[in-house]
Amino acid sequence: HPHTGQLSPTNPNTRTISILTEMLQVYTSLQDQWRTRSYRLAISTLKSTETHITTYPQAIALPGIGPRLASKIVEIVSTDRLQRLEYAKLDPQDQIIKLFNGIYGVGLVQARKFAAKGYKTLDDLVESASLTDAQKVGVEHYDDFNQRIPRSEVTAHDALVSKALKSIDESVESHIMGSYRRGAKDCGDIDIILTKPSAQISELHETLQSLITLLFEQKYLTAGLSIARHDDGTKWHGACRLEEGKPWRRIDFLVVPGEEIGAAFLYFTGNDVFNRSMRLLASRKGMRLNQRGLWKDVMRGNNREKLSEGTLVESRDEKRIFEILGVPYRPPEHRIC
Ligand code: DCP
Ligand code: MG
Ligand code: MN
Repeated sequence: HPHTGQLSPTNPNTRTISILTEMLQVYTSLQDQWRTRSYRLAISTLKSTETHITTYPQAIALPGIGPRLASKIVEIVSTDRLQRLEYAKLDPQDQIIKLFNGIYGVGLVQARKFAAKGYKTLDDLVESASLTDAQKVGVEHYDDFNQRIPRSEVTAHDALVSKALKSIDESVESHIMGSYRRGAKDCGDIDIILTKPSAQISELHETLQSLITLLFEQKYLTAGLSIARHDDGTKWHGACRLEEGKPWRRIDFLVVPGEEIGAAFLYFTGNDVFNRSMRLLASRKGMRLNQRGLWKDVMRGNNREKLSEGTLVESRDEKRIFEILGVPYRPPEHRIC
């Protein structure tokens, strides 16, 4: 059958082939002749392949499959879907909203407003919309920021930031959080906690400030995007790149006092859906979980509004928080809901 293009019922790549075929229909209707040809070729190759293609090296080794199609195949196998296809299935107005919502600093509400005003492209926004400085950076580096970061690159960022930090203060630790701590093979951004077991939060604020200054001097940081400062911690959002010419990446720093490290690790490891489920669990037990700790006896008013933080139950020990909530500990790799 290699040359008939027939799909045998036992072909292990049936799912991949069916999604690529839908994508082929999209490109055919867009009259994209170049992609139409390469999708046809790839589909025909897969139809005559008897092994299940699941990895990038396997895919790229097949005749007629280049880097782009190879990563599409890996995306289908590992997520059971293809984002590009789902995007193509949206109606045109939703496609525009999705495009705008992909800008750093533009939420769904703002994206809908831009679309309602008749803006259709990123260029339309640059020319006519009023954007914050951070949103402007978001538009300029739209493709970079929407690209996943290979795990190995995040490891390199970790090394670079740790080295800079050590040159400022040996005793402050940095830890990579977010999807990286969950073991992801690629990450949307770089999430870093700065902490020190016995430091006052004000001391850590100063360390963060010095670190940011140094990293800008080293031309590692390329833009500051937002700062949220509380007495209990600081969140700094920015952009960085490993070297000149490499893609810009989003980077987030969170400063955490030593006594809150367990709760902060839990929060910043995520994922966000898992966090929501843990908070719900806490509230069912009459407690409250946030990035600073697990609390009890939170006083609430008639409309459930919070009147006091309550009493701290646990904040230093991540595992204890699971225990107190009565759920088995889940290692970071399993914290996906
Ligand atoms: N977080 C949360 N709720 C949010 C945003 C973040 O609970 N609305 C927590 C859980 C996330 C963590 O912060 O895991 C880091 O946020 P990111 O947006 O960086 O998300 P991830 O690192 O999990 O994924 P990605 O690889 O896309 O960055
Ligand atoms: Mg992240
Ligand atoms: Mn982040």
